[in-house]
Amino acid sequence: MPVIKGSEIGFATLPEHVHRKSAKKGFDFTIMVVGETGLGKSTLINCLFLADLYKQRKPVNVDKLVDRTVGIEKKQVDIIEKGIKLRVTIVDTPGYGDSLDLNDSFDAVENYIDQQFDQYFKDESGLNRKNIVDNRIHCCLYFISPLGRGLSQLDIQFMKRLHKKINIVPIIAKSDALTPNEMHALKKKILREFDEHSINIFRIPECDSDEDEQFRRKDQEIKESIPFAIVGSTITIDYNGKRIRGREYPWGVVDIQDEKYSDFIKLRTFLSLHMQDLKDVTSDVLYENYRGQHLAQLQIQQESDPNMTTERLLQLKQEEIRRMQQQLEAMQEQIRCQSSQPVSSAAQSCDDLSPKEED
Ligand SMILES: Nc1nc2c(ncn2[C@@H]2O[C@H](COP(=O)(O)OP(=O)(O)OP(=O)(O)O)[C@@H](O)[C@H]2O)c(=O)[nH]1
Ligand SMILES: [Mg+2]
Repeated sequence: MPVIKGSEIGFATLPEHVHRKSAKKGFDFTIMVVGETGLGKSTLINCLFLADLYKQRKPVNVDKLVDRTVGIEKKQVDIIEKGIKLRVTIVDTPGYGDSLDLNDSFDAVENYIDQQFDQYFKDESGLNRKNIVDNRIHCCLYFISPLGRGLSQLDIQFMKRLHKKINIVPIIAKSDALTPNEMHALKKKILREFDEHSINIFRIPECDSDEDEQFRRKDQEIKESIPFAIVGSTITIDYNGKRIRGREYPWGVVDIQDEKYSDFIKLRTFLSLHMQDLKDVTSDVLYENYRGQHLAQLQIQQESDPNMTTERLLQLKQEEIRRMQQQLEAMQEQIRCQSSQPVSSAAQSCDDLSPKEED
């Protein structure tokens, strides 16, 4: 798993914005990227974390796309800054929107989100409450095509179905395809469509009263740039005596960090400043909503079956024991693997042994 210094990738201020309690325990954050094939999801993730997390991925033949199901892929990076370790998990959804039946795309993503809530619910009611690994999705970067005239039917249906379960952060992909006027008009149109379809995207909370003027201004700028219009690139170019990450065209060079046409820096600042808020909303609003519904369902089942309580309790305990056994086996395997290899290669190959949660 790549380990990156936060200041080197623009996350230097992150430790100032996470709760002291989370910082002490280590900070887990999970981002899901969703959007049609080819909109630049993997490229943006590589730009944000300056790590090529997808180099083993093979391109899919076009004729295979129509009957493709959504695969869920998890990658992790560790970011270390000022003594705080942030573990970012990226959940990618290749194949989203490729199938002829859109419900396939929605079902796969929704099932994954529900499974994480469900696991958290079980862990909360288990013996190991203090050491719960929080795999819930804290932020969904949703990629919108720059070439449509606003949201597509796929975008609208997905968001309406899932906005109560995830924090949606909308992204206009490949914004180098748009002139500034077109970009401005598209942002306005998309915001209007969110209202028309009553879609809740993540709202940045009001600044705390003790924040200074500079912070307020920065935060306001970020609020006004949503949906973030992004240019991504995996290559670096020498340009005007500087080494930049950009895209080279016959008519010129696009620097992904140039705020004139790319909100990349604003997106990165948004993640730094609001990671804790995204986690809080996930925990206090989205998960609570799920939990309430889940408990109500259990109660209905209980009423129709008086033996349910004991059975359910037994089932919960068995699930807990099975999960602990799996963890123990994975830890033993990791220890065995680390003690039999040199340090650097052990870290690499032991990563592959971690239990794959998505299956
Ligand atoms: N013009 C332009 N091209 C981009 C941009 N970002 C990525 N690309 C290119 O678009 C192509 C697809 O990028 P990916 O990052 O693989 O797209 P993806 O959304 O991960 O695609 P899947 O994994 O197949 O769903 C690549 O050739 C990228 O170089 C961008 O901002 N502008
Ligand atoms: Mg990809």
